[in-house]
Amino acid sequence: MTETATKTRCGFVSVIGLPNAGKSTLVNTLVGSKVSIVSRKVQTTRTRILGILTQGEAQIILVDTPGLFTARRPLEKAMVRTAVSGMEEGELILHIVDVAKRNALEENSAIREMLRKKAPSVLVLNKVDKIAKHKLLDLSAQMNAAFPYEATFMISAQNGSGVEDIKKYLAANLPESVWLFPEDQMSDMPMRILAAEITREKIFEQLHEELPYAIFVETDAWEEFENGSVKINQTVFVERETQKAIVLGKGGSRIKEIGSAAREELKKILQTDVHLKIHVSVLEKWTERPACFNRIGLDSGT
Ligand SMILES: Nc1nc2c(ncn2[C@@H]2O[C@H](COP(=O)(O)OP(=O)(O)O)[C@@H](O)[C@H]2O)c(=O)[nH]1
Ligand SMILES: [Mg+2]
Repeated sequence: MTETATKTRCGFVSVIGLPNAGKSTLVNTLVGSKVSIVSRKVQTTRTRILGILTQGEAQIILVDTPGLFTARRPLEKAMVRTAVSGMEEGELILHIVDVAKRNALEENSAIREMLRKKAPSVLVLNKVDKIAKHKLLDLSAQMNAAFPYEATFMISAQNGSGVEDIKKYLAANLPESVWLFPEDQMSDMPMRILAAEITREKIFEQLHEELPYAIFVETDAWEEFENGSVKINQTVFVERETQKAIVLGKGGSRIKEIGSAAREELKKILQTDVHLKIHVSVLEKWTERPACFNRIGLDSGT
């Protein structure tokens, strides 16, 4: 008997690497839409985020993870636990390396050690726009001498160069399987959470220093009107009164700017008018209280 139906493929691909390597940028570029927030600051991605794309007969489910780093504080430990369990989900692992980072070979040695007992791993050398070709080729040779990667890609996640090749590779190398998500779904993240993440991204953009790490955002209410517009209420939680004053800014000017940047982005994503109201509230030392971590989708470790 001949098989007439085309075989579909589907599987999970874990995206791992040091903080700031460009993991979230790559996931967004592959999906073609923002599903994971991005920042110059480290430790932006806190939870495991799925980005879903279909390529021909294959559905590729990308697992974006927080960076792998040496964690000290309770929140950091929860982020690293989440990254490690995200890594364990994948049929394939993409190890993202920022080629412009100093000592990239040594800095990634702990990650290579973790990869030894895991799924087949692919090396993705990112930010090729930032270094000279000969340095890139040297790093590629050194990384491949240090670990048996299945394949190597040299890309710029930001401008998209080389990204198509990764798509094709993943599509061809995932196992035969039915698709796990509807064809047009881009993430498993509910809109309320994506909306909270977007506000958090704007806070990262507008506030400097350590402060963004002391923040989490919740969407409290989401109301859709007959004319299609949406009203969203959110709360930004900080750890101390002094931080609240910084987020609010003089006469509320800072939170107003954060709100209007978030609203603009939400309008684009939702393609409708958005009314966004943001409240700022103090939740004492939440970064040290694992019970609070579940609220932001992190593994509290209990
Ligand atoms: N020049 C350059 N910058 C990039 C590239 N990919 C990501 N970035 C920047 O690197 C920073 C960290 O990116 P992000 O995706 O948040 O890294 P993550 O922590 O690994 O998720 C951001 O400022 C990105 O804009 C790239 O290909 N080229
Ligand atoms: Mg990230």
